[in-house]
Parts: sequence; C-alpha cells; structure tokens
Amino acid sequence: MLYLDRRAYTSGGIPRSAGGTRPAAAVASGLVAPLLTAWAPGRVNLIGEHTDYSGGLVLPAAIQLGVTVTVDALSDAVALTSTKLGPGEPFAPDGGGAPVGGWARYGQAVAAELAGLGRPPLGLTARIDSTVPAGAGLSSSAALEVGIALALCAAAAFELEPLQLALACQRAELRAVGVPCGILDQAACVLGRPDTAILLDCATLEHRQVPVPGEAALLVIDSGVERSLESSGYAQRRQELEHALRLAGTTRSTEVSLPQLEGLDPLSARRLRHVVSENRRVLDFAAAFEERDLAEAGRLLLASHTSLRDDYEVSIPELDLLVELACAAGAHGAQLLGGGFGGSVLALVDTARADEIASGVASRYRERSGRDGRSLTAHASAGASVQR
Ligand code: GAF
Repeated sequence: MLYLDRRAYTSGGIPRSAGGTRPAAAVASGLVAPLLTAWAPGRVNLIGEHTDYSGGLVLPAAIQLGVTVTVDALSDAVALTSTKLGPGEPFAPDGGGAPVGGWARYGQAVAAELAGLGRPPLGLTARIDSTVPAGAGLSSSAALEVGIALALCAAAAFELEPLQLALACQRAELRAVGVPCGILDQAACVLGRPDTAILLDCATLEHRQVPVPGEAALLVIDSGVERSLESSGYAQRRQELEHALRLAGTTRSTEVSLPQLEGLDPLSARRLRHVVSENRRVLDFAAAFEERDLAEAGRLLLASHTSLRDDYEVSIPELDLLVELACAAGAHGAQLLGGGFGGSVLALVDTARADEIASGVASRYRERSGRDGRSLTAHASAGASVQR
C-alpha cells in the first residue's frame, strides 16, 4: 500500500538583525558563519518515463549530486550568485516586478509561488553551487528550484510539507520557462532516502519506499547531446497524450487498459499504449527489485526504452546506441533517462562490473558516434534538507 509521508520542513526562527542585513563579504570571507544552508539533490528515474503528467506511476531516486544554497544574510531583495554562472539579477522577495532573465528566473518564479502560499516577503543574499550537470537528464532545474525554495522558506520561518513545496516548484518550472512538467523531478528531490527508490502515484502523491539492492549499480551514461525541455517536443507529447486520454474518457492513465486503445487513431493509440504499459512496468520493476531479480528488472528497462523509442518517440539515435552498447557490454538493461530528446541513459549493471562496463561503453560509443560517453554511478541518496 502506498502512503503519504507527512514530514514537514521545520524552519525555526532566524533572527533578523536590526539593519536587516549582514555584510555578504564578511560572510563569504568566513568571518561570519552563513545563516543556513539548503541542499537539494538531482534524481534518476529508474523507470516510469512520461507517466507523471497523466497521474501515472514513477520510480525515481534522489542522487548524491545536487544544489547547495548558502544563505549569507537577510536583505530587502533576493540576490543569488551562482559559482558557475555568476550573479543573477536580483528580484523582489514575493517574486513580483519585471521578469528577470537568465537562470535567476527560476528563483523569481519560486518566490512568486511561495508568496502565493503565504510566505512572508523576506529577501536574502545567497550563493548557489551545483554539482548536477545541466542537460543530462538528472533534473538540475528541479534541484535548483527546490534548493531556492527551501532557503526562502527557512529564512522566513515559513513551513511547508515536502510535497507542497515540490508542487510549488513544479508550478515554478512552468512559470519560469513554460515547461509543463509533471511532479516526478521535484517529488524525487524532496522524498529521496539513502539506498531507496520511491514508488510514487503521481495522481494521489501516495508513495512507498523500494530498496535498491546493494548488488545493483545505476550507471548514468551521458550521450553528450544536451537536452532542453523548453526546446524539445516535451510539451507536444503532453498535448498528444492529453488528447488521447480525452478520447479514452479519463484524465488518469492508470484508469486505462490496453483493450481501450482499440479504435483510437494510430497516434493517440501509440502515445497511450506507452503510458499504460509503462505504468505496469513500474509496478513489475518495483517487484523485481524487491525480489533482487536484476535480470527481470533489466528486461523491463529494455521494454521501456523500446516503448519510449517507438510508441512515444522521444529517443534519438545516440540514446538508442548507448542502450545497445550498454547491453552488449553486460548491463542487465538500459533505457533513456528523463524526458529524452538527448541527455543520458540509465543502465542497470552489477556493482562489481560498473567500472568495466562504463569504460567499455565509452570507448565503443566514441568509435561509433565520435562523442564522449561520460558516465557516473548514481547512488540513491537522501532528499532535500536544511542545515543551520
Ligand atoms: C522531465 C520532466 F520534468 C518530468 O516531469 C517527467 O515528465 C520526465 O521528463 C519524463 O518522465 O524530467
């Protein structure tokens, strides 16, 4: 049975000095300790791609890479500086005013969503450091949103339940860059637990933990083809699926069965067939992991990739090649990771063989595509948190 975890982020009171600010230079130089630090991880999704925005099932895990937001001082505005991208344009604590450009628009959108939930309009200055590669399908933008949201909430002693915060960040993604994403990435970020994947029903947000077997390594292999959901066919796929669901008479993909696809136009039938069969594979994969049956889990990953390639049409030749090479090198199975159209594949491999398989795939991929197939082993890790 799935259940809803009702942990709340407690923010406690952060004393605000009489002047309302502390000199950021003094904090950055180490003379004054930061007020607080928020951590928000990226994620892998083991299986269940393009199911979240139709109330389907997903099985993600938070990973060891993420975004750290270090709040140095309270202020009248929100001023964020990225160690990689430099200072972002400051914006009002309630996210109002003229839209800012560049990466800071994620922060402004998060602030606006939190203001709508009643966060007091306190500003801050903060440094942002990310170890999540952008465009690799590891949810760098969700980690950024959740990290900023946690920092803004904690700095204003404003409490939200983790999934409420995740939903605010999902809306912020749409507000900031117009991507109508589902809840997968932000939920994984707040719900992560060490050595654990999260089986999540995206319609009810009920979830339960699924242990990742110690002998299973989650190898993420980057195609080197950078993906941006803004410029991909992501929004179009969502529209196509919603059209197909309307024809089937529902908004929830878990309420559709395969025989109902008969009689739909071919495109609608293909899109819906992927999602309906993927929901089933998520449950079967969770059962296979619980039985430590990596061969079966790998078979499901391959079936998932085939469905994403042929029925949902979100793969590209480089991702198909990586899946083929990973399996030839000894992976139990592999599938594209996240939205597709670029980014990475996730290969399920024996822990003892992870390095050997990664280097074998990288050299064959270079020969066949002329690109580097950089890889990392993702470890299922703790979700977002705040430290003072
Ligand atoms: C991206 C989106 F942001 C998610 O909501 C999800 O739809 C995923 O693609 C595909 O499963 O990561």
